[in-house]
Amino acid sequence: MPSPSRGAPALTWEVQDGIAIVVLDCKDQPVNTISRAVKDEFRACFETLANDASVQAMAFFSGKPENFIAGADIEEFVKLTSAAEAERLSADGQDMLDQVARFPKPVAAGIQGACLGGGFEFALACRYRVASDHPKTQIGLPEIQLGILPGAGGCQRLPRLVGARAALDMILAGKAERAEKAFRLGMVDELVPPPILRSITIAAARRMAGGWRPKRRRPGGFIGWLLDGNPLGRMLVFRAARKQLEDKTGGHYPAPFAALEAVEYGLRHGMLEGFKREAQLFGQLAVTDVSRKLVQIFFATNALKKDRGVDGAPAPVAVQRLGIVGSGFMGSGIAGTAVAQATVDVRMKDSELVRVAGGLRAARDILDDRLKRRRITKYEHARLVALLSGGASYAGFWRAELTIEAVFEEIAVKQQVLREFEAATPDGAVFASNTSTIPITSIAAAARVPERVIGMHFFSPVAKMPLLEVIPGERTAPGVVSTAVAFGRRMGKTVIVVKDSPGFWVNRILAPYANEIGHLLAEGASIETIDGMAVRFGFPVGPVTLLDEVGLDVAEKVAHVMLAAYGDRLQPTAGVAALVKAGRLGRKSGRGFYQYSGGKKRGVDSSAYELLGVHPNGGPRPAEVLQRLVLGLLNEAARAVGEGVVRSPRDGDIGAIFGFGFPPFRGGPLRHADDLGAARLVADLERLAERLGPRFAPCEVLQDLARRNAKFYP
Ligand code: 3H9
Repeated sequence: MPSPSRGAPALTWEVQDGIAIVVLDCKDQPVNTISRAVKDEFRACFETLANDASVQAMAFFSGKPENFIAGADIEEFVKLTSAAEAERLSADGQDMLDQVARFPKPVAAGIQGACLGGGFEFALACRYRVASDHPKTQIGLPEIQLGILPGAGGCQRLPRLVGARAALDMILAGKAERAEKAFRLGMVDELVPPPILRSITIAAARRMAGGWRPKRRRPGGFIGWLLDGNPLGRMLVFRAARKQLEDKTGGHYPAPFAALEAVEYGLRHGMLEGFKREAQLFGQLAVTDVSRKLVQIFFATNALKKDRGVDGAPAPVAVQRLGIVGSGFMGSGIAGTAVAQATVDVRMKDSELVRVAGGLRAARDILDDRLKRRRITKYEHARLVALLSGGASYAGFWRAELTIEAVFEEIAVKQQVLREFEAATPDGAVFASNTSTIPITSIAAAARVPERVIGMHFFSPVAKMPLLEVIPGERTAPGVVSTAVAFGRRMGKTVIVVKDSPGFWVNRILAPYANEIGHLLAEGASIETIDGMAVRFGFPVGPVTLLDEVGLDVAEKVAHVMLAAYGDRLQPTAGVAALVKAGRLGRKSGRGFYQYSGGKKRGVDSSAYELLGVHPNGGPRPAEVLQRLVLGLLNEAARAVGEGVVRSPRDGDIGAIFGFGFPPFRGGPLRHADDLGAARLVADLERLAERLGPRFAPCEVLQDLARRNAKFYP
C-alpha cells in the first residue's frame, strides 16, 4: 500500500514496497530550479528517508513532464554581491549533493526534459541515471554560458564518470546533449522511451536495494585510458584544452579557464580539494561583470520569447502550412529550417520547375545535415522530407496561413509576386517579405490588403543565423505581427520587431562600421589590422571578413540604400564597388578581400589593395582603428534607438549580439555605451569628428544622455 504523500510544497514522496518515489515539482514555476528553499527541502527529505526503516531505495522524478531540473536558481545568484557569498552558495550546493551521494540507500534518477547545471549535478550525485528519449530531454552543464562554472560538484563528478576529455568537451563549451548522445557518452546509464521511464527507474532502484551494483566501462577504450587514466596523458589533454580556449575566447571569458582549473585541480588533488577549489573559483566568477552581462542576455532572451511583438496583439494564427516564393539560397534556407524546426508543410514556388527542384534539394540538405549529426532519426528525416513540395504555380498556396517571399531584392519584382499571391489566395493569409533593405510599406503599396503584409528579415545562412527581424509596415494588422513573431520563434529564431526604416536595425548600425573600412584602408591600415582589432574587441570575425561572408554585391546594394536614406553620414566604402566590378564577391566567388579555397579562408588577397588603389603602410594606430569602428557603430545605434527603430534597448542589444556577434560579454552596443558613459562617448566622438569629419558627430540621443548623466538602461 502506498503511504500518503507528505512533505513540503516542491518535494513530495510516497513509499511503495520499500521504494521511496520522490517527485520534485516547483509549483507556480515553469521549470524546476534549485533555490535555497528547495535545497532545504532536499535536506529534510533525504534526512527523513535515511531514517525511515521502511525505505530501501529511492527513485527520483520531476513532476513536470518536459522539465527535470533547469539548474540552480539563476535569479538567486545574480543577487550575490561578494565572491565570498557566492563561494558559500557553491559550497552549500556541494554539501547538499554530498548528502545525496552519501545517502545510505541507493538513489536512481528518472530524467525527462531539461536536466541542466545544478540539475545534472544532482543526477550525477545519484547512483543510477535513466533518461527518456523524449525530444525535450537535454542533459548538460551550461554554466559557462552564464560566465560561471558548474559549482555543485559537476567539475569533479563528471570527469570521473565519463573521462576528462569528454567532461572538458562538455563543460568548457557549456553544451547540453540530447538523451541518446548523453547515453552514448556514459552520462546516463540507461535510455528508455518515455512511457517506461518511471517503471524502469523504480526497477533499477529496487535492484540496487537488492545488492546489484551498476557496472560502468571507462569510456573511450584504450585511447581513453591512455589520455584520461594516467597523469601524463591528462597533462596533454589539459594543455591542448587550454591552448584551444586561448584561441577561442581571446582572453575575454574567464569562466572556461576557471572550469579547466577546477577539473584539473580535482583530478590531481582528489575530490575534496577539488570541491574547495571549484567553490572558490565559482565565487570569483559569479560576481564578474562578464557573468552579469551573460546572465542579463539569458533573461533578455527569455523575456523576448514571451513578447508578441506588439502591445495588445491578438493571439497568433497557428501556421501549419507555409508558402515560399523564390527557391534560391534564402528561400530554400527558410523552407528547410521551417520544416526542420517547426514541422510545417512547405510549398515552394519559382518560375521554373528546374529551379524549384534545386531549391527543394537545398532545403533537404538542411534535413540531411541534421540526420548526419544525429539530431533527428531516419524516421523523422523521412517524415520531414515528405513535408517539402513545390511547383511553378501557386497551386496549394491558398491553404498556407503564411507565405514568405524570398525573390530578387527589387521592389518591382517583390510587388509583382505580392499581386500574384493576392490573386491566388484568400484574404486572411499573411504575406511576408524577406527583404533586407526595401521598406515594407513601399512593398505593401501594391497590395489589395496591405494589413496582411509584413517583413521577415532572415539572415544568411538561415539554418545557422539565430536572429530574425520582423518588420510591420504602416498598415500591418497586429495579429499579422504576432503570427510572424510566433512563427519565427517556432523556427528557432530570436525575434525582434523593428521599425520599417531603411536598413532596419542590424544593417543600419552595421553601416558606419562597414563604411569605416574604406576610410581606414585609404589611410594605410591593413586588412589584417582592421579585422584583428575587431576580433580583439570580441567580435567573432572582423568587419572585412564579415563583408566577404555577406557577399560584397549584397553589401554594396545595402550600402547604397543607406546612402540614399541617410546621406553623407553613411557614405559607403568606395572599394567594395571596385571589387564587385572585378567579379570578386567574397567567399561565395572564392575571392573578395580574402582568398578562399576548399571552403576555407586563406588569407588576405593582396591584389585587393591594388583594385582599391590603396597601400597598407601602417595607417592609424591600432587603438584608433578600433575606436573608429566601434564608436561609429555605437553612435548609429543610439541614433536609431532615438528614432524608435527598436522597441527597447534590450531588443537592440539582443539584435546586435544574435545578428552579427556583437561581443556578448559586453552585453550589446547599448549596454556597452552605458558602460563607457555617454559623456565620454560624446567627447570621444567630438574629437573624431573634428579630425575626420561630421560622420562622427555625436547624435542627439547621446548628447542628451550626457547632459542628463543618464543611461539607456535604468
Ligand atoms: C547552475 O546550475 C549553477 C550550479 O552549477 C551551481 C550552483 C551552486 N533559474 O527558457 P524558458 C526560467 S546555473 C531561474 O522560456 P524553455 C526562465 O527565466 C543554471 N530561472 O523555457 C523563464 O522564466 P520566465 C544552469 C530559470 O522551455 C522560465 O524559466 N542552468 C532557470 O524554452 C522558462 O524558461 C541553465 O543555464 C534557472 N536555472 O527552456 C539552464 N531556467 O517565464 C537555463 C529557466 O519568468 N535554462 N528559468 O521568463 C534554460 O536553458 C531553459 O530555460 C530550459 C527551458 C532549457 C530549461
